[in-house]
Amino acid sequence: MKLTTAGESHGKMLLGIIEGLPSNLVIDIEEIDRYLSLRQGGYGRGGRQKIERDRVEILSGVRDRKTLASPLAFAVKNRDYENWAACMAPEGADTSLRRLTKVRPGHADLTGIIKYDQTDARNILERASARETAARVVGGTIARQYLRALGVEVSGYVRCVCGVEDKAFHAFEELEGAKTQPLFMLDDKKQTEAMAKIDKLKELGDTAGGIVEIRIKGLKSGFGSCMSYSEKLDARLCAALMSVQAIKGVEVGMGFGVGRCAGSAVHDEIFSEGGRYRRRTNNAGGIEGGMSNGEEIVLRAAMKPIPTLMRGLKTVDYATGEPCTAASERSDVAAICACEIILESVAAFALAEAVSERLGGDNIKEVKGRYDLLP
Ligand code: EPS
Repeated sequence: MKLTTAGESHGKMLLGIIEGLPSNLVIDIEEIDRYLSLRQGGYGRGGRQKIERDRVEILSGVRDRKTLASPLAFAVKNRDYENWAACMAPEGADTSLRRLTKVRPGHADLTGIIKYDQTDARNILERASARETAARVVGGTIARQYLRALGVEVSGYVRCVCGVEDKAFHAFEELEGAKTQPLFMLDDKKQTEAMAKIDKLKELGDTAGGIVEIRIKGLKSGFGSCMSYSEKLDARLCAALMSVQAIKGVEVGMGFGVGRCAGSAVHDEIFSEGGRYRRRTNNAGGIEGGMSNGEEIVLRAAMKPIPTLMRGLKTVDYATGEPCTAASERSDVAAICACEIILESVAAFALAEAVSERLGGDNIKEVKGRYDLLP
């Protein structure tokens, strides 16, 4: 299974093509739109999301709501394009409009200009922008529907916003409730504190990042590999999380904590319960030796604060070489809820890729039949 995305942030639309889906998978378009709209929301989002109303249009690969096993192509239109056509149109545009040379620290602007031999960071940021992640949410929701056909569910919540952290453990069944909350947090007190922090940062023209936890429930053991480094499930899932704009750190299970504790406090002891092997702790985050071990998969990712600060950081104008304040027209103060949805989506897609490689199968009945035969 493979997803290719295309599209600029202020271009006509975002596009994606998924190859490798089996036939007869029922595609729930309303669910895709629900995740697209969840990705747009959350406390701290800025002006752009008042313009966009993301909806998927499936262009090929699905007939009467079922996959055909042919490439599934889809589009998500950018409503903002009509405000940008004059400077973005492929058919001819005035590229002197909306030039950006006051490169933003933390964004792709400067390195991208140099690498791609440009003089305008617009040619870089349009693709580096997190707008691209709408296409990954579409792909991820389709992957979620594939996994659900096997009894595997993906969920998550926001654990931390700019230092305000919920350190409690939450059962998988509680997690979906987070999506009805303004910051996708499960601790009301922490959430109120985090919202106040976002308000304060907004006043100061500053931005916030955070930490998201993603959990995967119901996956049988044995997905991934201890034989080939490139097929290790933890490596693949972490690469997927790290591929999301603004992610600077990822953890599995106890994560960085394993380096601070003795082995007896880290490794999950094994018990036999009702003929099944179980662990009573899950510090490994459901993955041992690069393979799923049948426990819940637990992943965490840290999102850096948005690099467009309304107060502007010190930088250099690429056009003049003179010191200046970095560009800012409009920005989100926090996009941690969007990040949570995106991370669930990319984790679902990476897992669906690994599952489909192991199981193969041309139609979903065949895939499920093979999955059910596994111990
Ligand atoms: C982004 C800048 C903002 C965000 C955008 C990501 O867009 P604009 O420059 O149009 O105000 O809103 O995210 C999205 C558009 C989105 O849909 O998530 C950036 O520079 O990365």
